[in-house]
Amino acid sequence: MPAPRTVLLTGAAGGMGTMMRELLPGYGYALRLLDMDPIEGEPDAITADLADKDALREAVRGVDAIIHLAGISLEAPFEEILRANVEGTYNLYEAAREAGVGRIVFASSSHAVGFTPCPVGDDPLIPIDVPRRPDTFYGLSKSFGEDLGSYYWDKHGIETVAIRIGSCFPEPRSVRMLSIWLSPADGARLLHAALTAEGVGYRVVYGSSANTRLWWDLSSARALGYEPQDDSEPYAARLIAEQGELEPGSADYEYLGGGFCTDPPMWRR
Ligand code: 15L
Repeated sequence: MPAPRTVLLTGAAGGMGTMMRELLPGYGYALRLLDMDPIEGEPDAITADLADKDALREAVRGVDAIIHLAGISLEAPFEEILRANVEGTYNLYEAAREAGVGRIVFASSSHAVGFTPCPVGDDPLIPIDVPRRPDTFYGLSKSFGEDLGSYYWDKHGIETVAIRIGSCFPEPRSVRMLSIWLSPADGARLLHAALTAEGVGYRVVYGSSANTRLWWDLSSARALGYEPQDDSEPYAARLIAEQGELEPGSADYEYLGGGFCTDPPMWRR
């Protein structure tokens, strides 16, 4: 596959989308932006909902690849998740299939495997092939999106790299995030690797920086050519002084998904 140049970025107005639309052009991409909300200063951005199949058909026409970040990014009522994340992702894949787009990079999440126990002491890092253990309807929708990518690869030959993104923010915001933080610069590096690695077929990888307190095994991401440059450790002393160490028995200590695992989840719309 020739290196993709024109790339559709869905969710371009969101937190990660905003950072990636600033960073990815530095890798030579011409981005086509899509979001349900208008994007200030981006008059060419497509304002469309993922339920709008005609708009999606138009949006994917002529692109080499898609980065799919759009959707609800926290826990929400099932009907809302179903519409935005499940049906919306299906609509996008169908539009891609009709248009012959060869590769989709799907923003999956740690929450597809959120009930996986966090490693402690000498426990090995969490491998990529752990069973899915979604922690929310949101996590379930990411699990669905991973399977959708697998299905479209096997049946229609559309490649997918599903990235189980940790926490992508300018800085880690909690002690838990020290273990799964994805710096914006590493986020762009990982997306670039996912867009350009040869012959990926269908792959699932974890998405984080090279954090000292890492919980998961980054080797599947590194196999794409991703070389993380950042580490959350410089933020550790301040965050621990402010919030304390993770306490055994707390959701953040016990489970990869942290506060998404409680009932009700701490992180919801
Ligand atoms: C996610 O999947 C969310 O999209 C993001 O907003 C963060 O909350 C992140 O997980 C996390 O677990 O910190």
